Amino acid sequence: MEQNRKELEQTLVLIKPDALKNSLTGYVLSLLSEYHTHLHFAGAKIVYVSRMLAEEHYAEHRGKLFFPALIDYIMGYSHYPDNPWKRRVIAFVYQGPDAIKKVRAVAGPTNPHVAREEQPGCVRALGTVVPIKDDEGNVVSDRLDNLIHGSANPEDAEREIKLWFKPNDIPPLMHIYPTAVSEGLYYFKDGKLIMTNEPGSICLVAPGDVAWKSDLEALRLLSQGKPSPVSVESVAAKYTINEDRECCY
Ligand code: 3AN
Repeated sequence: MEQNRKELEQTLVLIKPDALKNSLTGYVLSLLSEYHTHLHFAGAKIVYVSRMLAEEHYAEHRGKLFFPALIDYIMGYSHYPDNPWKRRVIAFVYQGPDAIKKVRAVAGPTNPHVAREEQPGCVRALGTVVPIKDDEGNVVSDRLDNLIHGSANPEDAEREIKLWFKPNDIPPLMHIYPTAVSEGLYYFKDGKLIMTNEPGSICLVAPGDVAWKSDLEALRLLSQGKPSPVSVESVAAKYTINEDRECCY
């Protein structure tokens, strides 16, 4: 069973806007190929990163000085200020033994300066550090343009994969987290979960849809006004990925 779990380990990989701008996608995918890492693709999608998705993905950094710059970066504003249609990331789920550790090794240290010093040749050694200035022009923090994201540990991997991917974005035999068929009908409008269709609402999950079991449990709790370990934003962010509606930008 332990062996089995290791075989099935999954991790989320994001090719970030700076990697896309520098045409590094092919290079990064080569380094992560099955030939080099023994990992397999379990999911892949091109994503317009909404503010809700960005803020949920980086929730642990909320409140830090570099947070607004980090959100602008992952949303593509920093690298494509004048070309909104180019603002996107490519998200992958990789699966295989030690998937998390292997991707982190290819990526390297978080800070590109440290990456160049300590692990020349890793992906993040090709990144940049951009100073963040306050209104007076003083450097108050840094934006780390480090090209690639890889989940840090199994708990983060589960949270992140469920944030970016629906079960049916991943082949059924590669599902490692429980799924269930929804019995409820859930809509989202103005940042709130609602149970009936209103003008401007978005249907998140309908009866008969297959969803992550943890999302359905969260929606059930939230619809009853109870606290949930999973926020409505983190469920809604996924179900509104690439929705062609202004409220999802
Ligand atoms: P990693 O991406 O290596 O797992 P995390 O999860 O600590 O690192 O941070 C997520 C992202 O937040 C990083 N990729 C980086 O862009 C940004 N970040 C983290 N720590 C800092 C920091 N001290 N200063 C600026 N940006 C940071």
